[in-house]
Amino acid sequence: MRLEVNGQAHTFEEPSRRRRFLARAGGLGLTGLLGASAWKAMAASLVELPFVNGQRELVTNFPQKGAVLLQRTRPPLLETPFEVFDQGVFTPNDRFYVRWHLANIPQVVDPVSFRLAIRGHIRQRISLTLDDLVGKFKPFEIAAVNQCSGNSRGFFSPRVAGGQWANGSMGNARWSGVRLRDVLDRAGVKAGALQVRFNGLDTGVIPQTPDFMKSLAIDHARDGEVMIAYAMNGAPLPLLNGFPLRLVVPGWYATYWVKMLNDIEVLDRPDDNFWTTKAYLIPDTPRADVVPGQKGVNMVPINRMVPRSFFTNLRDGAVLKAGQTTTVRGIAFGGDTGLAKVLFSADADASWQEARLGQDHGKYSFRQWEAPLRLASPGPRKLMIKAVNAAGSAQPDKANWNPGGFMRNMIESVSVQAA
Ligand SMILES: Nc1nc2c(c(=O)[nH]1)N[C@H]1C(S)=C(S)[C@@H](COP(=O)(O)O)O[C@H]1N2
Ligand SMILES: [Mo]
Repeated sequence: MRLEVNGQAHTFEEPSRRRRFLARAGGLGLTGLLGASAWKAMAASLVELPFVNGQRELVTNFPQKGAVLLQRTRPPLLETPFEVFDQGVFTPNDRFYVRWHLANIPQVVDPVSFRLAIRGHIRQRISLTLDDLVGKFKPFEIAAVNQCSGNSRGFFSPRVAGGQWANGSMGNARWSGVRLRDVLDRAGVKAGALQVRFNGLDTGVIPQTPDFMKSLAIDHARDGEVMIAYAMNGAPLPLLNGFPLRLVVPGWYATYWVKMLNDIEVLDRPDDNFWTTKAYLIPDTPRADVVPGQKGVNMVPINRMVPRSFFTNLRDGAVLKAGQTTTVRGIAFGGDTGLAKVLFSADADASWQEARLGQDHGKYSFRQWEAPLRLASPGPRKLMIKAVNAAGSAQPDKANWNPGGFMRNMIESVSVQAA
């Protein structure tokens, strides 16, 4: 099958050939591509993330993935090594982080027999092929950051349970596909529709495990930005990032970006499924911030992202030549809206200057920032970076805390030496 993305044709291999490819690339067998033993035989280098129990192996044996940090094999949790973010504002597909909740993930999806169902509170149930989506709907494209709600959870103090990510469970891509609104309109949403629920092909190992599903309010689903993507960065989605289709919810945390999307159900009642009502809840407080142990807090579903910025060409412990000017750079994003500015401090919060911003790829994208730095005399220095978004929301100087380890966005700093 052929799929055109930005005028570039991609040919999908036949399922049997594809299976062979995956077998070569990932050690796929009866034990499963994502089975526990495959990576152990690999000679892997170790990376130390900057928190207790932060040792990770840099592995290359997951299908369609280059060097990524292994946190867990089944279901896979793979983190993007942070230096990747210094190489450009779009995160390459083969370095893009991976997160799944359930261990039964199809190891191959046949793009020819694959169907996306739209059903529920609509006039007409429809079933779409990939060819239908590519050929019968207006193409839509957007650059957007996909960030796990728990990105940076490993830095929480006190520590909390959940995936122990450093800052690499995020990535930015150009997503191509179709607007969800156009697909819903084709099915004809009936009056009284309240929410839209999304389900993918993955399931739990035991039937008691609740299937992973997420829902959006009908107006959000129809806002013309939420989309069904069949490509990222001009190529079909890697299997582990949701081949052949995933939901893209610009500005919202990645938990809503349902992968291997094959079922869309329009609901005339609130979704009561586990993943919507019990998981991914945050305290309904400013910055989802509570005191450890705090009781009686109202909990709400996680939703919009908040601004963040990072250094990408400097790390803690870097030594800089005193008296010389270097360029400090990094990436920033505004969360659910664009960036207004990025501020850089070379003197531990005493003064701030506006960083120069790189090309604007749209309000949901990473944007590069850079600033000149000259440290006149030898000694330790604390450098800080702070994003302010178009809604006036600025990164705070104190860390937030909540039991889920969600929505960290405090100002980042690096400690360097001038010598
Ligand atoms: N079908 C399915 N979609 C899913 C998930 C999942 O477990 N199953 N996890 C969600 C969460 S919590 C995250 S952080 C993102 C991760 O996207 P990625 O693996 O493409 O980076 O996928 C989301 N979509
Ligand atoms: Mo996530």
